[in-house]
Amino acid sequence: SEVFMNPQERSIDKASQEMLSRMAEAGQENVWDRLAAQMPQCGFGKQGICCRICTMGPCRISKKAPLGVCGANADTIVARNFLRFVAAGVSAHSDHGRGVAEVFLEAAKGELKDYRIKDKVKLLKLAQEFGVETKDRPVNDIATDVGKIAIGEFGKCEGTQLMARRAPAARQALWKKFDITPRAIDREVVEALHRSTMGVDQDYKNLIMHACRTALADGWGGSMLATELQDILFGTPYPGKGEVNLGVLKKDEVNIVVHGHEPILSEMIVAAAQDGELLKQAQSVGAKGINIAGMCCTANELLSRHGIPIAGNFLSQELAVATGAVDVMAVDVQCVMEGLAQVARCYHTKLITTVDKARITGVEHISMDAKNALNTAKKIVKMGIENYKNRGEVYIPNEKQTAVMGFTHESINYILGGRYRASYRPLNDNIINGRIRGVVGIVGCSNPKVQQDFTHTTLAKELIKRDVLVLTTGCATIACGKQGLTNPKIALELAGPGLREVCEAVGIPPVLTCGSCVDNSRLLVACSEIVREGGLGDDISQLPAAGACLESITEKAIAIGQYFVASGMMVIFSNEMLPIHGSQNVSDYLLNGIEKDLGGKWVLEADPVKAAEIILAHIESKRDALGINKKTERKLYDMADRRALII
Ligand code: BF8
Ligand code: SF4
Repeated sequence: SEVFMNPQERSIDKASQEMLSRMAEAGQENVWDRLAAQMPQCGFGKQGICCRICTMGPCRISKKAPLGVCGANADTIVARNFLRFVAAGVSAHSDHGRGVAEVFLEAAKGELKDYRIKDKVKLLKLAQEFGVETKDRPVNDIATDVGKIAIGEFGKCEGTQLMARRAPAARQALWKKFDITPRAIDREVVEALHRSTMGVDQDYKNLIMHACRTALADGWGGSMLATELQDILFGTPYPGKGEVNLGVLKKDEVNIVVHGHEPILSEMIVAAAQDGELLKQAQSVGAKGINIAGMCCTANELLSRHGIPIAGNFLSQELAVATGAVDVMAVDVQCVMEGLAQVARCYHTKLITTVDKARITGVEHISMDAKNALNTAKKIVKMGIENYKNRGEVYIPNEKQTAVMGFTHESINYILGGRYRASYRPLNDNIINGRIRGVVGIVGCSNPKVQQDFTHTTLAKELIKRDVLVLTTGCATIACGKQGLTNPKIALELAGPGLREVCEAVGIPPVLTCGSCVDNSRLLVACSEIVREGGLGDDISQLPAAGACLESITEKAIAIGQYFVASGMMVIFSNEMLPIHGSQNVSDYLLNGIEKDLGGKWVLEADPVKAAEIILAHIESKRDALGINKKTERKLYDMADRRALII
């Protein structure tokens, strides 16, 4: 792949371009420079055919040596590596979910003074789903039972994931047929590691089937638990206005950037920043106030729940520090670049790690203990206040965009149908009548191998132009936010006539931001509900829908892709970023064969315009198969039928 050297090639985001120029002038390195230094990258790794899981190796598959020392062929090695990618991604999301579940249970028991149950309606719903008695019981007792069951989902000895029952019946039957209904999350990950060690599972299809099961334990387990419990604990997001990009940093206020994934920390920092005493302190050092901004998925969590501004996505983390305006950057887990420590040393920014399982050598660590959360958060904010006076030159790009964020399965339901008849009916009807052609999730990261924000936003524009409703999560959400695609005023102008009409009628933008990466579980729930609503087949695989991530980076992204595929969706990734090319058989199966078995498949395409074409063709073929593209058949859904369906 090419290496981008100048700022305009590296990013389409003007704020990033400015900061990249400034860093280059100052001779400071960032993620793009480190990528350039790594070139050329290992061709074996790219194709997934290097194996280093035992010390008879490392082995690399080539014409000269088509088998590893143990005899493993390219199919086994590629499938094994793929499974390990998935397992690691599942671990990340799910360990995040476990962290939330633990705080949830302690909060339910009344052991934490700083956290309490916020969304009681959602708690009761989940309790019923988990079979917890709710009648005449105190909220905390119900929550305690829910919390215990939730924690059980990670390591229970028997049974399968409770929330996998949210999937359409046809989907569950398919999982059963292939024996991939996910059991305890930890168990699937452990089995994945076991099966992929030397001399165990050496059948590529069998390995991929376990990758399905492991990934499903994330989508319908770990991630879904994280989302559900966070909503109950911190409030279910509801669409609201916010601002996105480095321009949200303030020259005359103490800037605290929270970066990472778990709202356990960031929620408390938001609360601490409202403390009157700290505000006074900030003023006493000459600052007008305390400004909290988010980075990466934590940003999505905070904007969608509290309207806290977003400073940037993954590739912007070092650039934010380079503004010289960040007084503290507090990080928790995942997607925190070690390179930050290097950049922070060039500026006054205090980088602080907060989670004991995620420290960086040489970086100050303040352990975030749930029992003392607010005080710890206050301590961190105070460090920002004290550091304000140490600022050197400050340069904040004058770039920010208004964004409407915080859509959820619940809020879409409500907006579409209203409080008393909340339902997906209007969405289904508009898909059936063709005003909306289909629904696509654009998710995931921003990878320095592609121009920052380019593919997500180009794909989103191409799709909404053709009347496809777009749902986003993760860093893709922030990319769309920065480029105005989540600003209804701008985005509606770019939408096709059918989609625009529907969006204007119900008051939603054509690009719906649905939160962080664990919130991809919201998309699974939404898909299941659309199926349940009726008229679009009886399984997710029949929906005119797809998922896309052309800038993926992490193992988490591959886990997400795989659980969408195993849930019946077509998923498009960039060819560079799915290391399976070294095995014809594995590629054939993941890109084709798996569709016959599970209804979903992977598609590889790096170009967002071509990807849009592929997605459109897929959507139309699904519509044809449903029979909703023929005018005459539309009569099937007259008012009487619809009413019958609603009841
Ligand atoms: O979990 S989108 S770069 S921040 S991995 Fe990381 Fe990718 Fe961003 Fe969120 Ni998700
Ligand atoms: Fe080589 Fe086999 Fe060991 Fe892998 S498991 S490193 S292919 S000997």
